[in-house]
Amino acid sequence: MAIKTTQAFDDQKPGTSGLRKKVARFTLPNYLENFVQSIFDSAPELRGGTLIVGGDGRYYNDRAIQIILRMAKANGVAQVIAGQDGLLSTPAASHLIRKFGAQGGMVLSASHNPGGPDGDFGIKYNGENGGPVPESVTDAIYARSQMITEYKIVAAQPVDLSACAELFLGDMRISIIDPVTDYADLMEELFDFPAIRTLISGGFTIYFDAMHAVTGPYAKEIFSNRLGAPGEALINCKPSETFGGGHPDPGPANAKDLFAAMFGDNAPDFGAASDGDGDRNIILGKNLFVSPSDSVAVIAANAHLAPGYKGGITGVARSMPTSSALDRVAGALGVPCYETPTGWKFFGNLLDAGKITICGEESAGTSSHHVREKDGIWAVLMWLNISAARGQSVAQIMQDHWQCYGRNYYARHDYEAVDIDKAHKVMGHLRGQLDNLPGQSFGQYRVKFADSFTYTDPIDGSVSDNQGLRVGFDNGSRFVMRLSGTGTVGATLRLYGEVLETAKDRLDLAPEDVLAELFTIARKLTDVHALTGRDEPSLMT
Ligand code: G16
Repeated sequence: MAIKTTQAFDDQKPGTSGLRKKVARFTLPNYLENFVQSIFDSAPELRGGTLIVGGDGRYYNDRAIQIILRMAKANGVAQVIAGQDGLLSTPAASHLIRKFGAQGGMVLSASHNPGGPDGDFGIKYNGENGGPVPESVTDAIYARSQMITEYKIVAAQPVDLSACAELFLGDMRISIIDPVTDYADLMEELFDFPAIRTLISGGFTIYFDAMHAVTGPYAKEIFSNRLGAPGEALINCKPSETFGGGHPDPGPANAKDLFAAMFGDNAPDFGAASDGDGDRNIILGKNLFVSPSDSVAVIAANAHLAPGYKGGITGVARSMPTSSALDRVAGALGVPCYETPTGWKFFGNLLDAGKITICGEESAGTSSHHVREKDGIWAVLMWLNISAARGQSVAQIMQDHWQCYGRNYYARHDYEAVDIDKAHKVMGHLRGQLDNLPGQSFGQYRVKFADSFTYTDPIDGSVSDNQGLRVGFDNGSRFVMRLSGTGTVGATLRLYGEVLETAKDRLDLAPEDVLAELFTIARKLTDVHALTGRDEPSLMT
């Protein structure tokens, strides 16, 4: 075993979901090694334990895994379970940690960020519950990375990950497993596969875009082999290290083929896509995009129709900027709804304590207590199960939902790659007004509350402050401004708006029309355009 000397890098603070940087940064000598050693130093349970390793197959995935294997051996790990070809979707990695009682998992992904030599790379560490470790651990990893002077690694030839096998690196066992089977079996336990198979064989057409990312092999096994979807129902299913030159973010800007099909003539009945590492999802019907905030609300309202949830749900949670459509369902079901900061790690304690069954985020993440990550394929299967059980199209399900609970019109405007100082000025400008806003009126909007969101974890009492600025109005509408924690260039400001509408004849309006006045007020109060020098958001979803 060799001990290599190194020097700290000052930018290894994990963001919303692990450490994400440009590939050029991650591949600097010792950059990955420093961060991985900081994980080993902060997670002593890995010594003598089992570690799950895999990633979304992006550029540098293959070399990074080899480095991690050699460092795992040098740091005393007893067994590594790795996905064949180094692939594991994020939810599958979470499942494997739980299934095999592993002490932790390293997932190599920068999620929906682009890949390739000029793209992004990332690594996140999940703990023994299968979920992203809490802030106390990411803070410890960062602190360690700032004082690191050496890392441990063994010299070895590259391990052949191309076939399922049991190998050894010295006395460390390396189990290379099929990345799909365990996960697909779990899905079959949770959902009514015979009913979904009957739905599909009866002519209900589905269209799934894997975006050349990790979900391709999962989609083929689950949707084609186990559920009988025809080959043409699945597109872009071969993982590629550049995501086919695309950007594995399943929105209209990037999942172009899918959106063209779903909004074209003879659209399929059901469309869906997932992202780079398979934890995000989007759902579409014919000529209809389901807002992720609505999706988690529909799932919570209908989960009992799936076998794995037939006993009902104990509670739900959403990230703060996610619309309150979920709160309305929880109210009707008589279960608690928790509001957490952005970041899947904040759901972990609630799930572990059995306080919630379903949780989701506006950023296209939805999941349940079956794993401790958001889960793209799971969400698609849940929607298919609901469609099969209700005998309804996506549009009919949404109409029924809005008639019952009202509609939270919702949109997010992103200002990407903004100069960091300017972004902080925008936040400071709004923060400075918060105390004086309550009671003020802007057109039909009267401010009810304005605050900086602080979360106190109900299980361990840990406090997370500065989680975004909220301005709520008497009519149930709200806007939120926060800084993203996942970008790799400058700062990304996110402005989120929602307007609650309960009048039965106002549930079918164009969201941009309903939200226009609210966003005008939000832009005025934040002064985002003048302070950033931008005329418009770079992305609207
Ligand atoms: C990550 C987190 C999510 C978060 C999303 C966006 O998702 O796991 O909880 O909602 O980033 O975060 P931000 O608004 O800070 O950019 P993913 O899919 O990128 O890992």
